[in-house]
Amino acid sequence: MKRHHIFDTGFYFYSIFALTNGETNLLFKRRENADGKLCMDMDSVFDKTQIYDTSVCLFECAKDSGCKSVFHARDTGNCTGCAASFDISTQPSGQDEGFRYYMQQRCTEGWNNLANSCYYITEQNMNASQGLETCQALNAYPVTVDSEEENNYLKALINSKYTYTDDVRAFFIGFTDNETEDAWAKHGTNDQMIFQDWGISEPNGETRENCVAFYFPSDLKWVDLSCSIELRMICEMEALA
Ligand SMILES: [Ca+2]
Ligand SMILES: [Ca+2]
Repeated sequence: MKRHHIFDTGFYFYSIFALTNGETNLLFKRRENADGKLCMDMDSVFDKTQIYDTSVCLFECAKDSGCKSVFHARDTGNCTGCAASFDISTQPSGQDEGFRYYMQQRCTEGWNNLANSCYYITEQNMNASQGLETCQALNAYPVTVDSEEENNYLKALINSKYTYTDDVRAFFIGFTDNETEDAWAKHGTNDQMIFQDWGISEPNGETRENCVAFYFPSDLKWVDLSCSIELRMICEMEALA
């Protein structure tokens, strides 16, 4: 578990913790001065005693799909999981000394989280400009792969969901050299490609091939190909922080 940062909303201080439960990357926000009402409307999903480490209390919540917030009473070591995800403007009331943590998924359902980004692979094949529009309609952008870690993550994500067929040959990512041949930039910007993973003898399409994709037949290494070919597009947006 990593403590990210502390910020001040003007009323309360919150600490942010990120915790991974194996499938979902979660954020816990802490209200520093919480009163100790255990759960709203008696909606507790578990009550554990003698838990003196906050990380352990949060992890109990992360493991329990019904748990959306916890109250951790420092002095008694009681860790109570609650079904409600409290709005941070809601003021709990009660007596126990402790801290309340609110859990949030960092990515929308159906999106995949790595670090500070969320990723989505379109359900349909489409040409690159339709892919750009689809990402934008989702408040996202065609994925810009900027590191080996991100590249490896996306390859693993594709391999976990797809196998190579005629319908699933490659996946668009967010680079093009439409503006200037061989000057690869992020779609719709002048931002240059800073990481690359070209397959053998790629890019090779000159002005006929101005879009980039993970290509199944070459172990998902990158190829340049025509922007009018229809493939799934990978979209990216920032994760909730
Ligand atoms: Ca080109
Ligand atoms: Ca090519």
